[in-house]
Amino acid sequence: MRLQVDPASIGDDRFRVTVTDQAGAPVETQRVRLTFEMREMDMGENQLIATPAAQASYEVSGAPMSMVGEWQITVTVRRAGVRDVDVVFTVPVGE
Ligand SMILES: [Cu+2]
Repeated sequence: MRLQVDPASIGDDRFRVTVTDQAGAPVETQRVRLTFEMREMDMGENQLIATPAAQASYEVSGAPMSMVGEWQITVTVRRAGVRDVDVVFTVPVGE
């Protein structure tokens, strides 16, 4: 799983998640959710749901990261018939 954050600033960002299997083939998903938390302090959680954008990739735009610093983004992928998979990313966020 891959996460791209553009431009990784406070304010509007675009998030793209690419979900492929080990061979690089697209994985069929039911839901791709992003959960945002600041690592250094308890600011609560924000969530966004990404929608299909291109083959194997899901996108969503928003402003869930409201402070400069290191954010933890947990991407949760739901597929039919198996447990949800969480992958945690750490993203430095600037102004
Ligand atoms: Cu903070």
